[in-house]
Amino acid sequence: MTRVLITGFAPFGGESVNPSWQAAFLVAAEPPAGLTVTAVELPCVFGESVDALRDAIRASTPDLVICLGQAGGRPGVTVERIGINIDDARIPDNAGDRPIDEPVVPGAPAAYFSTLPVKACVAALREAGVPAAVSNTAGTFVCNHVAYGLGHLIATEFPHARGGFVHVPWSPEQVTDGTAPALPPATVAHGLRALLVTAAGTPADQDLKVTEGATH
Ligand code: PCA
Repeated sequence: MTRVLITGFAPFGGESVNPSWQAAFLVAAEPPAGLTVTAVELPCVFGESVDALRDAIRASTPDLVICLGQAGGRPGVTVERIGINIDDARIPDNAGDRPIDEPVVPGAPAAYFSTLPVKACVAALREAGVPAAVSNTAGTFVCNHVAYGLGHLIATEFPHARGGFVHVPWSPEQVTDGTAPALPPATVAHGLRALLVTAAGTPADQDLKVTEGATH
C-alpha cells in the first residue's frame, strides 16, 4: 500500500472556492486501488503553508506527496518541474503579507526539482482524457513557496518521501462568463488518480524520455 498525502489550498485573492482543494478532497474520498490517500487543506499564507505541510507529512508519513494549487487561466493540469527559492508576491496572501524578493529558505539551494516523474505524470493525465502539460514555473507566490518548501522538506527532513507540485485550472463556477479556460474538479480528480498510480510506480529517474520542453 502506497501512502499518499495530497494537499490543496484555501481560496485566495477574493475567490470563494479553490479548485485545488476541491480536487484533493475528491481524490481522497475515492482513492485509486492500492493507495491510501489523505487530503489536507493548506492556508494560502507564506510560512504557515509550509508549516502546515510539515505537520501533515509528520502525521500521515506518506511515501508520495502531491501539492495542488490553482493556476487561473491555464487550460490544463500542469505538473511543475521546479520550485525556486524566492517569494515575490503581486497580491497579498490571506494574512495580508506581501514579501518582495525574499528567499523561501535563507541560505538554502536556489531551486529543487520535483521528485515526481513529471513527463510520465503528464502522459497519465492525458491518457485519462485530461489536458495536461509540464510547467517550468510555478510562479513566485504561495504555490511556488510550497513547491520549494516541499522540495526542502524532502531534502532535509523526509528523505524517504517523493513529491512535487501540480497546478490545476479554474473550475467552471469561477468563470461563468466563459471567457477563460476551466475544468470541473471531478475531471481533474479523475486525472489525478491516474497521475498518482503512475507516480507511485515510477521512480523520477525512470521518467519518460520524451520532450515536453518549451522555447520560451
Ligand atoms: N494558487 C496560488 C496560491 C494558492 C493557489 O491555489 C499560486 O499559484 O501561487
